[in-house]
Amino acid sequence: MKDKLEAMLIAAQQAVATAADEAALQDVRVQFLGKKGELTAIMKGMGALSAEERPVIGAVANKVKDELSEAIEQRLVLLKQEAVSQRLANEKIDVTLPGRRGQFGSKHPVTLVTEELIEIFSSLGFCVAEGPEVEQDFYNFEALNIPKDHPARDMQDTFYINDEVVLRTHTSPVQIRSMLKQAPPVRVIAPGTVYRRDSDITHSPMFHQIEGFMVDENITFGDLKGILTTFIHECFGKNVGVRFRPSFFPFTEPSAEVDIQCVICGGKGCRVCKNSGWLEILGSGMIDPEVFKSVNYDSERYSGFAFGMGLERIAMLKYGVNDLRLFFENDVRFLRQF
Ligand code: 2U9
Repeated sequence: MKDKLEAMLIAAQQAVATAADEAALQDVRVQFLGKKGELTAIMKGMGALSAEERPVIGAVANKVKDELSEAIEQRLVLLKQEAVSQRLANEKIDVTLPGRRGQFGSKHPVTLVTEELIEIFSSLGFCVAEGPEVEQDFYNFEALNIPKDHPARDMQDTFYINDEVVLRTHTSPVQIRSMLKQAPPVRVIAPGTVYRRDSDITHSPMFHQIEGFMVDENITFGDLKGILTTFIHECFGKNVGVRFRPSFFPFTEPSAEVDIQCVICGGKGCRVCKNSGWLEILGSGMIDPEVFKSVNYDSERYSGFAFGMGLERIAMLKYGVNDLRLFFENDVRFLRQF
Protein backbone atom coordinates (compact mmCIF):
# COMPACT_ATOMS: atom_id res chain seq x y z
CA MET A 1 0.00 0.00 0.00
CA LYS A 2 2.91 2.27 0.77
CA ASP A 3 4.27 1.57 -2.74
CA LYS A 4 0.89 2.34 -4.24
CA LEU A 5 0.79 5.68 -2.37
CA GLU A 6 4.29 6.59 -3.47
CA ALA A 7 3.58 5.64 -7.11
CA MET A 8 0.43 7.74 -7.00
CA LEU A 9 2.42 10.70 -5.63
CA ILE A 10 4.91 10.51 -8.50
CA ALA A 11 2.12 10.27 -11.10
CA ALA A 12 0.27 13.16 -9.43
CA GLN A 13 3.40 15.36 -9.26
CA GLN A 14 3.94 14.78 -12.95
CA ALA A 15 0.33 15.71 -13.74
CA VAL A 16 0.70 18.88 -11.63
CA ALA A 17 3.92 19.84 -13.41
CA THR A 18 2.33 19.47 -16.84
CA ALA A 19 -1.06 21.14 -16.07
CA ALA A 20 -1.15 23.96 -18.63
CA ASP A 21 -3.61 26.25 -16.87
CA GLU A 22 -5.71 26.69 -13.71
CA ALA A 23 -8.58 24.59 -15.07
CA ALA A 24 -6.27 21.66 -15.88
CA LEU A 25 -4.72 21.95 -12.40
CA GLN A 26 -8.17 21.85 -10.84
CA ASP A 27 -8.86 18.63 -12.77
CA VAL A 28 -5.63 17.14 -11.32
CA ARG A 29 -6.71 18.10 -7.80
CA VAL A 30 -10.07 16.38 -8.29
CA GLN A 31 -8.47 13.33 -9.92
CA PHE A 32 -6.10 12.68 -6.99
CA LEU A 33 -7.47 14.44 -3.89
CA GLY A 34 -11.21 14.61 -4.65
CA LYS A 35 -13.86 12.61 -2.79
CA LYS A 36 -13.85 10.06 -5.58
CA GLY A 37 -10.15 10.58 -6.24
CA GLU A 38 -7.27 8.10 -6.32
CA LEU A 39 -6.03 8.86 -2.77
CA THR A 40 -9.50 8.18 -1.32
CA ALA A 41 -9.68 4.95 -3.32
CA ILE A 42 -6.34 3.72 -1.92
CA MET A 43 -7.30 4.74 1.65
CA LYS A 44 -10.41 2.58 1.42
CA GLY A 45 -8.08 -0.42 1.58
CA MET A 46 -6.81 0.65 5.06
CA GLY A 47 -9.49 -1.42 6.82
CA ALA A 48 -7.65 -4.60 5.76
CA LEU A 49 -4.39 -3.50 7.44
CA SER A 50 -3.11 -4.75 10.80
CA ALA A 51 -3.22 -2.48 13.87
CA GLU A 52 0.58 -1.91 13.60
CA GLU A 53 0.53 -1.11 9.88
CA ARG A 54 -2.45 1.26 9.96
CA PRO A 55 -0.76 4.28 11.72
CA VAL A 56 2.38 3.88 9.54
CA ILE A 57 0.37 3.87 6.28
CA GLY A 58 -1.88 6.62 7.69
CA ALA A 59 1.18 8.79 8.23
CA VAL A 60 2.43 8.06 4.68
CA ALA A 61 -1.02 8.88 3.25
CA ASN A 62 -1.11 12.22 5.13
CA LYS A 63 2.41 13.03 3.92
CA VAL A 64 1.41 12.23 0.30
CA LYS A 65 -1.69 14.38 0.67
CA ASP A 66 0.32 17.32 2.14
CA GLU A 67 3.05 17.10 -0.46
CA LEU A 68 0.56 16.94 -3.29
CA SER A 69 -1.48 19.86 -1.91
CA GLU A 70 1.71 21.87 -1.56
CA ALA A 71 2.76 21.04 -5.16
CA ILE A 72 -0.68 22.08 -6.44
CA GLU A 73 -0.52 25.41 -4.51
CA GLN A 74 2.95 26.18 -5.88
CA ARG A 75 1.90 25.35 -9.42
CA LEU A 76 -1.21 27.55 -9.00
CA VAL A 77 0.91 30.53 -7.98
CA LEU A 78 3.16 29.96 -11.00
CA LEU A 79 0.25 29.59 -13.44
CA LYS A 80 -1.34 32.81 -12.10
CA GLN A 81 1.90 34.69 -12.62
CA GLU A 82 2.22 33.29 -16.13
CA ALA A 83 -1.38 34.31 -16.95
CA VAL A 84 -0.71 37.87 -15.77
CA SER A 85 2.53 38.06 -17.80
CA GLN A 86 0.68 36.74 -20.86
CA ARG A 87 -2.09 39.34 -20.48
CA LEU A 88 0.42 42.15 -20.03
CA ALA A 89 2.22 41.04 -23.18
CA ASN A 90 -1.04 40.81 -25.17
CA GLU A 91 -2.44 44.10 -24.00
CA LYS A 92 0.72 46.08 -24.37
CA ILE A 93 0.02 49.57 -25.75
CA ASP A 94 2.60 51.39 -27.79
CA VAL A 95 2.24 54.88 -26.37
CA THR A 96 4.55 56.25 -29.03
CA LEU A 97 2.03 55.50 -31.83
CA PRO A 98 0.31 58.63 -33.22
CA GLY A 99 -3.27 59.13 -31.91
CA ARG A 100 -6.43 58.94 -34.05
CA ARG A 101 -7.82 62.39 -34.79
CA GLY A 102 -11.47 63.08 -33.91
CA GLN A 103 -13.75 64.75 -36.46
CA PHE A 104 -14.30 68.45 -35.80
CA GLY A 105 -17.86 69.68 -36.27
CA SER A 106 -18.61 72.79 -38.31
CA LYS A 107 -21.18 75.54 -38.05
CA HIS A 108 -24.42 75.15 -39.99
CA PRO A 109 -24.50 77.44 -43.06
CA VAL A 110 -27.59 79.22 -41.68
CA THR A 111 -25.65 79.91 -38.45
CA LEU A 112 -22.71 81.24 -40.50
CA VAL A 113 -24.98 83.60 -42.45
CA THR A 114 -26.77 84.72 -39.27
CA GLU A 115 -23.44 85.53 -37.62
CA GLU A 116 -22.22 87.42 -40.67
CA LEU A 117 -25.41 89.49 -40.90
CA ILE A 118 -25.33 90.27 -37.16
CA GLU A 119 -21.74 91.45 -37.64
CA ILE A 120 -22.69 93.74 -40.54
CA PHE A 121 -25.74 95.26 -38.81
CA SER A 122 -23.80 95.65 -35.53
CA SER A 123 -21.24 97.72 -37.42
CA LEU A 124 -24.16 99.91 -38.59
CA GLY A 125 -25.27 100.54 -34.98
CA PHE A 126 -27.96 97.85 -34.59
CA CYS A 127 -28.43 95.80 -31.40
CA VAL A 128 -29.61 92.15 -31.39
CA ALA A 129 -32.94 91.29 -29.70
CA GLU A 130 -34.59 87.92 -29.12
CA GLY A 131 -38.07 86.80 -28.14
CA PRO A 132 -40.36 83.79 -27.73
CA GLU A 133 -41.16 81.44 -30.62
CA VAL A 134 -44.57 80.65 -29.10
CA GLU A 135 -46.15 84.07 -29.32
CA GLN A 136 -49.38 85.89 -28.52
CA ASP A 137 -51.64 86.89 -31.40
CA PHE A 138 -51.29 90.51 -30.29
CA TYR A 139 -47.51 90.70 -30.85
CA ASN A 140 -47.48 88.53 -33.99
CA PHE A 141 -50.46 90.14 -35.76
CA GLU A 142 -52.59 92.78 -34.00
CA ALA A 143 -49.78 95.19 -33.12
CA LEU A 144 -48.47 94.90 -36.69
CA ASN A 145 -51.70 96.20 -38.18
CA ILE A 146 -52.93 92.73 -39.10
CA PRO A 147 -56.29 92.42 -37.28
CA LYS A 148 -58.20 89.11 -37.09
CA ASP A 149 -60.09 88.36 -40.32
CA HIS A 150 -57.83 90.78 -42.21
CA PRO A 151 -56.97 89.29 -45.62
CA ALA A 152 -53.26 89.82 -44.85
CA ARG A 153 -53.44 86.92 -42.36
CA ASP A 154 -53.79 84.63 -45.37
CA MET A 155 -50.34 85.79 -46.57
CA GLN A 156 -48.83 83.76 -43.74
CA ASP A 157 -50.45 80.41 -43.02
CA THR A 158 -50.19 80.10 -39.29
CA PHE A 159 -49.76 77.28 -36.77
CA TYR A 160 -52.30 78.09 -34.05
CA ILE A 161 -51.80 76.76 -30.50
CA ASN A 162 -55.20 78.26 -29.60
CA ASP A 163 -57.24 81.36 -30.56
CA GLU A 164 -54.78 83.70 -28.90
CA VAL A 165 -51.43 81.86 -29.17
CA VAL A 166 -49.44 81.05 -32.33
CA LEU A 167 -46.00 79.85 -33.43
CA ARG A 168 -44.55 83.17 -34.58
CA THR A 169 -44.76 83.54 -38.35
CA HIS A 170 -42.00 86.17 -38.43
CA THR A 171 -39.62 87.80 -35.93
CA SER A 172 -41.60 91.08 -36.08
CA PRO A 173 -43.13 90.44 -32.61
CA VAL A 174 -39.61 90.72 -31.15
CA GLN A 175 -39.47 94.23 -32.57
CA ILE A 176 -42.87 95.13 -31.14
CA ARG A 177 -41.59 93.96 -27.72
CA SER A 178 -38.41 96.06 -28.20
CA MET A 179 -40.46 99.15 -29.07
CA LEU A 180 -42.67 98.65 -26.01
CA LYS A 181 -39.52 98.46 -23.87
CA GLN A 182 -37.58 101.43 -25.21
CA ALA A 183 -38.24 104.86 -26.66
CA PRO A 184 -36.56 106.12 -29.86
CA PRO A 185 -33.87 106.43 -31.07
CA VAL A 186 -33.61 102.64 -31.58
CA ARG A 187 -31.91 100.31 -34.04
CA VAL A 188 -32.67 96.65 -33.48
CA ILE A 189 -32.27 93.43 -35.45
CA ALA A 190 -34.12 90.24 -34.57
CA PRO A 191 -32.69 86.99 -35.95
CA GLY A 192 -34.57 83.77 -35.18
CA THR A 193 -36.64 80.74 -36.07
CA VAL A 194 -40.13 81.21 -37.50
CA TYR A 195 -42.95 78.84 -38.50
CA ARG A 196 -45.46 78.80 -41.33
CA ARG A 197 -47.89 76.12 -42.55
CA ASP A 198 -46.10 75.82 -45.82
CA SER A 199 -44.15 72.81 -47.05
CA ASP A 200 -42.91 72.17 -50.56
CA ILE A 201 -39.63 72.19 -52.49
CA THR A 202 -39.10 75.92 -51.85
CA HIS A 203 -40.84 76.26 -48.46
CA SER A 204 -40.10 74.69 -45.08
CA PRO A 205 -42.58 74.86 -42.15
CA MET A 206 -39.66 76.01 -39.98
CA PHE A 207 -37.14 78.51 -41.28
CA HIS A 208 -35.04 81.46 -40.15
CA GLN A 209 -35.34 85.18 -40.57
CA ILE A 210 -33.57 88.31 -39.69
CA GLU A 211 -35.67 91.43 -39.38
CA GLY A 212 -34.64 94.88 -38.32
CA PHE A 213 -35.93 98.37 -37.72
CA MET A 214 -34.65 101.85 -37.03
CA VAL A 215 -36.72 104.66 -35.51
CA ASP A 216 -35.71 108.25 -34.78
CA GLU A 217 -36.70 111.78 -35.69
CA ASN A 218 -36.44 112.49 -39.43
CA ILE A 219 -35.79 108.95 -40.65
CA THR A 220 -36.65 108.85 -44.36
CA PHE A 221 -36.88 106.35 -47.18
CA GLY A 222 -33.40 107.61 -48.11
CA ASP A 223 -32.08 106.18 -44.80
CA LEU A 224 -33.76 102.87 -45.62
CA LYS A 225 -32.10 102.78 -49.05
CA GLY A 226 -28.72 103.82 -47.62
CA ILE A 227 -28.63 101.25 -44.81
CA LEU A 228 -29.95 98.36 -46.94
CA THR A 229 -27.64 99.16 -49.89
CA THR A 230 -24.66 99.29 -47.52
CA PHE A 231 -25.73 95.96 -46.02
CA ILE A 232 -26.07 94.33 -49.46
CA HIS A 233 -22.65 95.59 -50.58
CA GLU A 234 -21.05 94.22 -47.38
CA CYS A 235 -22.82 90.89 -47.79
CA PHE A 236 -22.63 90.27 -51.56
CA GLY A 237 -19.80 92.54 -52.71
CA LYS A 238 -19.31 96.23 -53.50
CA ASN A 239 -20.14 95.93 -57.20
CA VAL A 240 -23.46 94.10 -57.02
CA GLY A 241 -26.39 96.04 -58.48
CA VAL A 242 -29.36 96.81 -56.18
CA ARG A 243 -32.91 97.88 -57.04
CA PHE A 244 -35.98 98.79 -54.98
CA ARG A 245 -39.43 97.77 -56.26
CA PRO A 246 -42.74 99.02 -54.83
CA SER A 247 -44.59 96.40 -52.80
CA PHE A 248 -47.17 96.02 -50.06
CA PHE A 249 -46.94 94.89 -46.42
CA PRO A 250 -49.59 95.69 -43.80
CA PHE A 251 -46.95 96.97 -41.36
CA THR A 252 -45.07 99.33 -43.70
CA GLU A 253 -46.14 102.18 -45.98
CA PRO A 254 -44.66 102.76 -48.47
CA SER A 255 -43.13 99.29 -48.91
CA ALA A 256 -40.42 98.01 -51.19
CA GLU A 257 -38.94 94.70 -52.15
CA VAL A 258 -35.22 94.74 -52.76
CA ASP A 259 -33.48 92.82 -55.54
CA ILE A 260 -29.81 92.24 -56.22
CA GLN A 261 -28.20 91.48 -59.53
CA CYS A 262 -28.12 87.71 -59.95
CA VAL A 263 -25.05 86.37 -58.11
CA ILE A 264 -24.99 83.32 -60.39
CA CYS A 265 -25.04 84.91 -63.89
CA GLY A 266 -24.08 88.51 -62.98
CA GLY A 267 -27.33 89.84 -64.44
CA LYS A 268 -27.22 88.15 -67.85
CA GLY A 269 -30.13 85.84 -67.06
CA CYS A 270 -30.09 82.21 -65.92
CA ARG A 271 -32.25 79.47 -64.42
CA VAL A 272 -31.78 80.74 -60.83
CA CYS A 273 -33.00 84.29 -61.64
CA LYS A 274 -35.58 82.96 -64.11
CA ASN A 275 -33.82 84.92 -66.85
CA SER A 276 -34.63 88.26 -65.20
CA GLY A 277 -31.05 88.99 -64.10
CA TRP A 278 -32.38 89.92 -60.61
CA LEU A 279 -32.93 88.06 -57.33
CA GLU A 280 -35.35 89.21 -54.64
CA ILE A 281 -33.60 89.13 -51.27
CA LEU A 282 -35.55 91.23 -48.81
CA GLY A 283 -38.69 93.20 -48.05
CA SER A 284 -38.76 96.62 -46.43
CA GLY A 285 -40.68 99.81 -45.89
CA MET A 286 -41.41 102.83 -43.72
CA ILE A 287 -43.13 101.66 -40.52
CA ASP A 288 -46.89 102.28 -40.72
CA PRO A 289 -48.23 104.90 -38.23
CA GLU A 290 -50.77 102.24 -37.15
CA VAL A 291 -47.87 100.15 -35.81
CA PHE A 292 -46.50 103.17 -33.93
CA LYS A 293 -49.94 103.57 -32.33
CA SER A 294 -49.83 100.02 -30.88
CA VAL A 295 -46.48 100.69 -29.19
CA ASN A 296 -47.23 104.27 -28.11
CA TYR A 297 -44.64 105.92 -30.36
CA ASP A 298 -45.59 109.45 -31.46
CA SER A 299 -45.81 109.17 -35.25
CA GLU A 300 -45.88 112.98 -35.58
CA ARG A 301 -42.42 113.13 -34.05
CA TYR A 302 -40.83 109.84 -35.09
CA SER A 303 -40.50 107.88 -38.27
CA GLY A 304 -38.63 104.71 -39.10
CA PHE A 305 -38.08 101.87 -41.48
CA ALA A 306 -38.12 98.09 -41.14
CA PHE A 307 -36.94 95.18 -43.22
CA GLY A 308 -36.99 91.41 -43.23
CA MET A 309 -35.32 88.56 -45.06
CA GLY A 310 -35.20 84.77 -45.07
CA LEU A 311 -31.81 83.46 -43.92
CA GLU A 312 -31.99 80.17 -45.84
CA ARG A 313 -32.48 82.18 -49.04
CA ILE A 314 -29.41 84.33 -48.29
CA ALA A 315 -27.38 81.18 -47.49
CA MET A 316 -28.51 79.53 -50.76
CA LEU A 317 -27.39 82.54 -52.79
CA LYS A 318 -24.12 83.06 -50.91
CA TYR A 319 -23.05 79.40 -50.99
CA GLY A 320 -24.68 78.31 -54.26
CA VAL A 321 -27.00 75.76 -52.59
CA ASN A 322 -29.86 74.88 -54.95
CA ASP A 323 -32.12 72.82 -52.68
CA LEU A 324 -33.68 74.26 -49.50
CA ARG A 325 -34.17 70.79 -48.02
CA LEU A 326 -30.40 70.31 -47.61
CA PHE A 327 -30.48 72.82 -44.73
CA PHE A 328 -32.84 70.66 -42.68
CA GLU A 329 -31.60 67.12 -43.40
CA ASN A 330 -28.44 67.49 -41.27
CA ASP A 331 -26.43 65.22 -43.57
CA VAL A 332 -22.85 65.67 -42.34
CA ARG A 333 -21.53 65.23 -45.90
CA PHE A 334 -23.34 68.48 -46.76
CA LEU A 335 -22.64 70.29 -43.48
CA ARG A 336 -18.88 69.52 -43.48
CA GLN A 337 -18.43 71.66 -46.59
CA PHE A 338 -18.93 74.93 -44.74
C1 2U9 B 1 -42.24 96.06 -37.11
C2 2U9 B 1 -42.60 96.85 -38.18
C3 2U9 B 1 -42.33 96.44 -39.44
C4 2U9 B 1 -40.56 93.84 -41.21
C5 2U9 B 1 -40.60 93.58 -42.66
C6 2U9 B 1 -40.63 92.47 -44.58
C7 2U9 B 1 -40.87 93.74 -45.01
C8 2U9 B 1 -40.54 91.29 -45.47
C9 2U9 B 1 -40.21 88.93 -45.63
C10 2U9 B 1 -38.97 88.70 -46.39
C11 2U9 B 1 -38.88 87.27 -46.75
C12 2U9 B 1 -40.29 87.80 -44.68
O1 2U9 B 1 -38.69 85.78 -44.71
S1 2U9 B 1 -39.64 86.42 -45.49
O2 2U9 B 1 -40.74 85.67 -45.97
N1 2U9 B 1 -40.24 90.15 -44.88
O3 2U9 B 1 -40.75 91.38 -46.64
N2 2U9 B 1 -40.48 92.39 -43.23
S2 2U9 B 1 -40.88 94.79 -43.74
O4 2U9 B 1 -41.39 94.89 -40.92
C13 2U9 B 1 -41.66 95.24 -39.66
C14 2U9 B 1 -41.31 94.48 -38.59
C15 2U9 B 1 -41.59 94.88 -37.31
C16 2U9 B 1 -42.57 96.48 -35.71
